[in-house]
Amino acid sequence: MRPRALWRVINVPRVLITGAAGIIGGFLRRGLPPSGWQLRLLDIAEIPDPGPAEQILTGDIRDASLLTAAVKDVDAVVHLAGISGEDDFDRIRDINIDGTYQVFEACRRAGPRRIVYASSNHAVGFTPRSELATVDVPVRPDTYYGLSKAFGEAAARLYVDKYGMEIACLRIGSCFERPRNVRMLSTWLSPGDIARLVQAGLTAPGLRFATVYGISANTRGWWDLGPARALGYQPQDDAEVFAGEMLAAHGELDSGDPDYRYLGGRFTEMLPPGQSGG
Ligand code: 15L
Repeated sequence: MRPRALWRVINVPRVLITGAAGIIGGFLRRGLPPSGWQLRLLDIAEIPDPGPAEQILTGDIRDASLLTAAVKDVDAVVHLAGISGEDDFDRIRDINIDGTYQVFEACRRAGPRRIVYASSNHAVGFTPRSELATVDVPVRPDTYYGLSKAFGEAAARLYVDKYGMEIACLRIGSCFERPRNVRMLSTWLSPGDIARLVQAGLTAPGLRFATVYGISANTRGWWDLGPARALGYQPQDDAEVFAGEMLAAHGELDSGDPDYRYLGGRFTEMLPPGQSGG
């Protein structure tokens, strides 16, 4: 643990972000402090360019004693840490499933009640395209990765019902600086909007449990943003500003393309490394 001078001095709400060295962690490091949050950042990887008001912790989320220290004196946790795509089941189980259990457990034992959990659209990735995909579609993971996110959502429900925690599960779409393919014209979640969505999850009054899709106000979006708006999320971006250049380069999606047919897109066809013969 590397204590920083300003930590504890300023009397503002504190949030622990696990997996803070990743892409979304970087967006939240930019986006949450203007809403008044002081950040404690945890990652097994080096966190680039720590600021003077950030407290940095280095280590593995499966280390229970590290987590106990990490959740101490924070008001909320944003749990991002984990493998962010398909992998062999053993690794997914160890890092995403066991790691998420450890984070929820640390909060139950000694930490804050409020958690924002980074779930993923891939928990329901085999959902076929429809007019509007609602958040209560059946769980249909498209990968072991998606399966681990379904576990996280179910675990969140357990910790809410049994232990009185307050947890918002965000089924995040494609959270990047800008859309990377035609599917992401529908699924993009901009850097500013992920911060707005997490802020809504951190502060929604009366929250017990919520599962919401996390995308920007995309003209081509087909995932229901109603539950996220009910949390207080007000998206400000729309991937349509990238449509011209994206479609000029790639054209519209064919209706047989998995990126068109399924909520999880190409993840429905992905195999873990150990199964692909590689
Ligand atoms: C995810 O959950 C992944 O972490 C991310 O890398 C993207 O692939 C995203 O979903 C997506 O569906 O585009």
